[in-house]
Amino acid sequence: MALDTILFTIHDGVARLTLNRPERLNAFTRAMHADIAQALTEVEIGGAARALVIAGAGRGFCAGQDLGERKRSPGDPAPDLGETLETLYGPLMRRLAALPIPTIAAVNGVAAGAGANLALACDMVIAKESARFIQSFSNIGLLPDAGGTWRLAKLIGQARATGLAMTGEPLDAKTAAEWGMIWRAAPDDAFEAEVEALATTLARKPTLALKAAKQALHASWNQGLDAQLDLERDLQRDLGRSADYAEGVAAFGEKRPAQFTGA
Ligand code: T3D
Repeated sequence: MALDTILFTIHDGVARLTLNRPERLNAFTRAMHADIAQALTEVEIGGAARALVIAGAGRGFCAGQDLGERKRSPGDPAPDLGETLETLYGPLMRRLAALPIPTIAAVNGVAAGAGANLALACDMVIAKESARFIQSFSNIGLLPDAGGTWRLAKLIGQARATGLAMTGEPLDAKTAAEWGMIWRAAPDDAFEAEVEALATTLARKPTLALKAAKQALHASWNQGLDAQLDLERDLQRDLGRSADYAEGVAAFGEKRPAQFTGA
């Protein structure tokens, strides 16, 4: 795979996608969107990955859209930002939501604009204590996109979501964890080890069960209890027929660790 703007590996069930434009705090370009799309295709069809970690190279996680791509000379027409959301950011957010394996955002540094919302689009977010999340859109005359207006209020409530969206103020990782916006803020010197441990743990879990949990939790945001109970019934029926469920129950009875294969 020829990739210029990201690093991508799959090893021992864990796919690692590292945004790799550190001199621009890993801001998104069209080329980066294309590279990410290529890597996600490998995750979707390759079958080797049972967890995906998204991180940034250097001191930042991702600074959102590369504003260098939005520079204009006097007289130039305004860019069609709806087009980029329709063709680049929207598809990326939808693909992450639909990915049948757990995704982890390993937020190693500042996450701003669509970079912050890329992190929040992952199933679990672990951040360095020194990292910051910034809904920086209002600083340049935009509204939070890449799912930000949908996700933020659900995670931290309308008041805090509105405050972040309107002020563009940074939120430190510890507070983000206290507010329930992210899974965990890890001490900087323990961050890499914690990401590794979490990725390995998820990659060894019963993948179909994690997929079903993700699907049901996402569905719960848009439907009531009745529909949710029906969905749980249907998903659990399928999981009850999986090899991993049989292995889990057998391992419990035999008092040994389960060896899940993801099937
Ligand atoms: O456009 C569309 O298609 C619509 C979709 C929009 C989605 C969006 O994401 S809009 C929001 C875009 N992002 C931003 O507005 C964030 C801009 N960046 C910042 O506010 C700050 O850089 C940070 C708060 C993220 C970090 O601040 P700091 O002080 O730690 O670093 P810095 O010095 O500002 O940045 C370091 C370098 O990265 C610097 O370059 P230089 O001066 O060393 O050559 C800076 O220009 C560059 N950089 C940071 N963010 C971006 C960027 N270059 C291009 N695009 C960026 N977004």
